[in-house]
Amino acid sequence: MIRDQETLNILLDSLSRFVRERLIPQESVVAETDEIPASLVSEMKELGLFGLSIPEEYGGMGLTMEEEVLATFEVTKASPAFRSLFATNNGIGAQGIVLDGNDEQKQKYLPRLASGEIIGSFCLTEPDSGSDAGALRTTAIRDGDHYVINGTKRYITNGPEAGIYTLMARTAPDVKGPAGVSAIIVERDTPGLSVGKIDKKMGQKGAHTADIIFENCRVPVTNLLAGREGLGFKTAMKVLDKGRINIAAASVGAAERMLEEALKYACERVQFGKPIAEFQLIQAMLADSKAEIYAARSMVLDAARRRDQGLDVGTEASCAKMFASEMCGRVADRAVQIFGGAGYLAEYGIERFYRDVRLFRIYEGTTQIQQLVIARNMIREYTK
Ligand code: COS
Repeated sequence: MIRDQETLNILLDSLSRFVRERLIPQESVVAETDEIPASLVSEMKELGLFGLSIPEEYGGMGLTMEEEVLATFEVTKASPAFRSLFATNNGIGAQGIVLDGNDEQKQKYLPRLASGEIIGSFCLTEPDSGSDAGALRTTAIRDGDHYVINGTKRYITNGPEAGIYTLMARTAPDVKGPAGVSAIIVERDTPGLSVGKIDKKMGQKGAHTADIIFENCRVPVTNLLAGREGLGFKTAMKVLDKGRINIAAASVGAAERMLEEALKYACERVQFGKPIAEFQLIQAMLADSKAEIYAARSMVLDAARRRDQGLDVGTEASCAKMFASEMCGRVADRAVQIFGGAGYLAEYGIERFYRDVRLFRIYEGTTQIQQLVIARNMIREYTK
């Protein structure tokens, strides 16, 4: 749902300018240094990028899902690492509080997340539980007014930067599977919480992940989300429904950027006496990419509009995430192919995108998990 087209256009224009004038020129620096310059982080804060989806009453922009994906299409025309820094505050690192937090928790944390004063992270994955998220082992055992937390979380995006973590932990260790899991807010400076070394990744340099380790970490019971124990897995799944639409949107933005670069190169690069764009085999790659991006963009917008209508979008979010992230991988591959030898060289930047977007098919649920969710929902619908 778009509330006011004119206001939205102003936002989208300013994001587009920010991407073009400030982010794209810094891409290679970020990739080399593995850091986003502090001046850019300040500009992101000024633009309100950390609070796009946080309600206005808590200092955010309160964008609808449709408005948010349109903003994501713009910002993901720059390296995915830039988006990664503010994406958890709009997505998995804040939505647990937005969706299932009480007034006090919202008042306490959302304004600081919206301004970018603190970063929010989402702690679900563990060394032995990734796709099978309901099998997680981290425990949060009640002791008076506190939970005592023990366990290790893995691949935590923005883990090193975060000020708060939405942690999924087992409050009822005797209850196996998702039903024994609760969601709890943990502040960074809680004694017993430590951050592992920053992971060395295939791509997305500048965006950091690490282990988050909890050793007898005491957290007040007032930090429990959703009002009672045992609802944490559902909180996580609801958060991921929204997150998956956003990863799909990010896949579209990145694919559009790669196709723009490939088209430009194909029009400039001359072989056999003419620009390679005039050869039909190159045209096929350009055309397939254009059509697939259009399909993914339409799916993302439809899923977003449905969510704005208050509909259950579990299936549509998974369809969009699966299709758009796989599409983005194909576009990345074709873009490298169109660039030819230059596509394999770091200085042209396209190989960096190729590595960066590989993650879209993995995080917030692999393609195989999206297939499983879609098919399960279809069967449930048919048999009910
Ligand atoms: N919204 C609300 N509730 C949901 C939900 C959703 N989207 N999806 C599942 N639930 C509920 C179910 O209704 C069920 O509740 P009841 O027991 O009351 O019926 C409960 O959660 C457990 O669901 P389910 O039985 O489907 O759990 P499974 O253990 O079979 O796991 C998958 C389901 C595999 C889909 C889940 O573990 C998953 O998404 N894994 C991938 C995790 C992931 O994306 N990790 C990425 C890391 S985070 S960046």
